[in-house]
Amino acid sequence: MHRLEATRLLLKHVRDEALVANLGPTADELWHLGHRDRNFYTFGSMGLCSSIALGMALSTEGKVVSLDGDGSLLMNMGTIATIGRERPGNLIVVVWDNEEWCQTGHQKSHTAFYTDLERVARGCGIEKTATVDDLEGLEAVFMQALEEEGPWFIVAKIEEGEPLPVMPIEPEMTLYRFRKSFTG
Ligand SMILES: Cc1ncc(C[n+]2csc(CCOP(=O)(O)OP(=O)(O)O)c2C)c(N)n1
Ligand SMILES: [Mg+2]
Repeated sequence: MHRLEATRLLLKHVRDEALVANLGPTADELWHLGHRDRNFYTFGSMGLCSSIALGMALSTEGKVVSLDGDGSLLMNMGTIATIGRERPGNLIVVVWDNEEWCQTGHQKSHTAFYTDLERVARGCGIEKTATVDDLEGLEAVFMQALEEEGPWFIVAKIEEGEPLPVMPIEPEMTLYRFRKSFTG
């Protein structure tokens, strides 16, 4: 499965949930497929996608979906432990696991070897976890995660597709637009 079609599938089910996107192709694809005020793009902030989503989940009522990347999460694995400790019921982490640092030249990441991020999450006390490698499996678990109390940790094994044009880089506008979508 490619991240583009997987993201399109998730967007079919998303209503007013906050979406936080990892930097690079994850953010570019989300922007092209369905830019909306409640998308928060983490330009440049490698490793912080799920940390930012955790903070949002702890301070809002609705579901918050982190669309993270394997390489970024590997750089800040402590955030998985903090999610396991804080247990926000409204947080869903989806890891787009292409087993590489795609954006910087397709270097193989640790998940191409022995690191199993789902097992890391379980070891951190996150009970609702899954690893999926096709669209059917992803759709089923994502729909369940939107309905059921979390935190959820879903590893989605993906293949890299052709890159889309880079989205406009506007961190200040993203913050302003995102905040305003909650305050009106
Ligand atoms: C602190 C820091 N180190 C390195 C980079 C450069 N960098 C940007 S994206 C990226 C790879 C991210 O890998 P992953 O999260 O797996 O996403 P993918 O590119 O595979 O979609 C790297 C190394 C950065 N932005 N910040
Ligand atoms: Mg990656």
